[in-house]
Amino acid sequence: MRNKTLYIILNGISFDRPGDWKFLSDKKQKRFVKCRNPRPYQECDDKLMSSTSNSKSPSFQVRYQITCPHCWTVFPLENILWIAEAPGLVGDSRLGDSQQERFLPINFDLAGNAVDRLGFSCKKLACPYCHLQIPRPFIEMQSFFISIAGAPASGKSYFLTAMTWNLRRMLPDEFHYVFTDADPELNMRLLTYESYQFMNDDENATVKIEKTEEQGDSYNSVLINNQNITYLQPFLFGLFPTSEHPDFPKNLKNSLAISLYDNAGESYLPIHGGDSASLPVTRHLGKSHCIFFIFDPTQDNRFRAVCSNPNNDPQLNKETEGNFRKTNIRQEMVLAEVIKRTRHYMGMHIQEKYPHPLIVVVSKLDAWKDLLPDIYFRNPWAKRINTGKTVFLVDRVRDVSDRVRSLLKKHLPDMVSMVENFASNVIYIPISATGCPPTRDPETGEWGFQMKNLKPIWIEVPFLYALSQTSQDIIPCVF
Ligand SMILES: Nc1nc2c(ncn2[C@@H]2O[C@H](COP(=O)(O)OP(=O)(O)OP(=O)(O)O)[C@@H](O)[C@H]2O)c(=O)[nH]1
Ligand SMILES: [Mg+2]
Ligand SMILES: [Zn+2]
Repeated sequence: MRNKTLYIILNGISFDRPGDWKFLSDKKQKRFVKCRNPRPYQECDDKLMSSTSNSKSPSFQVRYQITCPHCWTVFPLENILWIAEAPGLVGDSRLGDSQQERFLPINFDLAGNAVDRLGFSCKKLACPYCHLQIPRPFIEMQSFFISIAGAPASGKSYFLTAMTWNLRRMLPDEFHYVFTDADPELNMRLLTYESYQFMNDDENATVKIEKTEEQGDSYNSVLINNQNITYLQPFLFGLFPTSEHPDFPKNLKNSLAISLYDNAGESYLPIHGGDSASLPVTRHLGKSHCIFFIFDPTQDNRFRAVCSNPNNDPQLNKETEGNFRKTNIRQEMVLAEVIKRTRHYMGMHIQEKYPHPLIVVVSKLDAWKDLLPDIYFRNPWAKRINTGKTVFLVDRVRDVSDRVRSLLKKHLPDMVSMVENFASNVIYIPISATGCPPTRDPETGEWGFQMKNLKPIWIEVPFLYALSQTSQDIIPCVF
């Protein structure tokens, strides 16, 4: 283990526990050095280095070990690379000629930022293994990864877009938490989808989200040992208390750096070979703290047979269904593949249960809501009269989950037993990303959704439930 000095941007913070980093400041530079008898890094996983408390400003924490949200390499903070700012320092050994150079710094400016070879102060950090950019929340906060898995056209991207759009607005109001882009540049694709769906100038315009491709902008190509490895670009967020939260500014312990993975459904198909050593695009399954498996009833013949199609959804209509993508492979097979890969990547033995929540997100609820008569999808959260604090009503979600489970058990018993064999913390949450069926644009003939009709149903609930299972300090619950 190298006993190397760590230089990093953190003004005036001192650490004085044995084995922690100590912050030194002199005229020339500000830097961290490690105190004597350091603890081995393995033992430090998930622990935080924190600043001495100061009630006026938020305390600062950095992590001993970081997990890269791109390649999932776990590395000590001291190995983190910086990204050169100088326009002349273009070209990186792993990312190619068009990317800025990555480097391990030796010089720093007075603010604690690394200075590159041409004297420019730098701000961005990168993984020492894949060299891809790691936003600042991932070195300060505990990370929380969520895999969004499911068959092609099951509704993953519509779900993700409506969910992040709604979380940005409801979390500050209801739970005094900010849900924000860890780096807007890295989330640009999702931000574009959100604006397109929910901030379109013309509310009558027909809008749609394109299919997620298996290659292109959503992926990063990295050269490692002369091999081209393609990683999926995750969507990265920070979740931390607002100034109205009682925890602010005392500590940021209850903050999370969130990574959301949205693949092309083809990457999960059992016969497709969508994941390999050079295309490790679904290996987040082995690192995630929660899996959302998106199940689309409109693509299942047994469901279609019992659904009366009250909204005349063209995806359920014999004449129009041909206009919509769907998979020829049964969704239970996709689920079996997701389970197989998760076991493999996590190194679970055959009888071991998945240790995290498995959330079966049953999508396109607007199209099959008639199968759940007399359920009113009221928000499963409420303000407590005595404290004024919002609490998550877990039982309201579990009651709905029980109803959906019975429905699935009746029509797809194999799927329910597969899910429950794999994980013990399972919940079935119905959602609609749109609240309405697709319509055809009279001018272009294209299918999509009119912005004015978009009314997502229970779109935040899977995420709130996942968080409530992780930390009730963030999402307080009542049962
Ligand atoms: N009725 C209804 N249709 C939906 C809803 N969400 C998505 N759809 C339809 O389902 C289609 C597929 O949705 P996507 O979100 O692109 O599916 P995906 O799982 O991301 O698909 P891939 O990117 O191919 O893996 C869309 O084109 C919509 O027409 C919903 O909430 N209600
Ligand atoms: Mg998609
Ligand atoms: Zn990496």
